Amino acid sequence: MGLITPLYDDLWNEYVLWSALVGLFTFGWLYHHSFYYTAKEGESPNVDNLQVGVFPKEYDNLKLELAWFIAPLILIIYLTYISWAPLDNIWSAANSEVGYYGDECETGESSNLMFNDDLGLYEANCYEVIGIKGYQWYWEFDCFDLSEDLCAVSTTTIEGKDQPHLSLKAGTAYFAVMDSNDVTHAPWFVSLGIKEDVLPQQTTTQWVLADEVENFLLLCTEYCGDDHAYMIAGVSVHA
Ligand SMILES: [Cu+2]
Repeated sequence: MGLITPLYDDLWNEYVLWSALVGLFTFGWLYHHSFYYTAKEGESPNVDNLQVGVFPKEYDNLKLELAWFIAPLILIIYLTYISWAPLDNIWSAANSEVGYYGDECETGESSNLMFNDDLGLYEANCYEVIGIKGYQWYWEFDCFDLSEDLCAVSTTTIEGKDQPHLSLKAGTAYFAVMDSNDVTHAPWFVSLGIKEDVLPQQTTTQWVLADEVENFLLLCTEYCGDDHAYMIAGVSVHA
């Protein structure tokens, strides 16, 4: 599940619902009007005597103009409001006051990643730091001084090719510190539903919440040249 908790599912459903309603209204309106205002058989195609470059002031409707402005504004403010907690959760910086994952773990201290039902988000006592670097066209992982159990790097065969492999421990919050050797890449932890750009000479970060025992792929989701599609790594989360 990773960062994609029930809170995000609710958010997704809400966005899909409003998109459908607005789409239905807009295209329904458009569809209706394009027939309603079509010139009838034998009728002049310009019954309103519209002139090019002249706005038909007599049709101005302030109430409609205001409604057209205020209704979408209210919807946008509402959608921004409900997105706030999930975005704050994804973008929270390490060691920040709003941090959900505590400080960096001391040696031997357990991250203890847990799902908080009330918040609908994950929380942890502390987090472990890992490194990710993008190259044309492969990934390099760095476990720094973490124990083998918490983080291990090896190689694995994916579609007949040797590719890097990252092993993580379930129940641990990881903070990935990332950059690129050359161009922009973006590691996508497919099963966790998270991705973030990596850039040359600039550090970016992302939370990697290893909550379940599972194996999945890490793909590049920022087009980076010829072998972009083969910039694959294996990730496994063990108990
Ligand atoms: Cu790439």
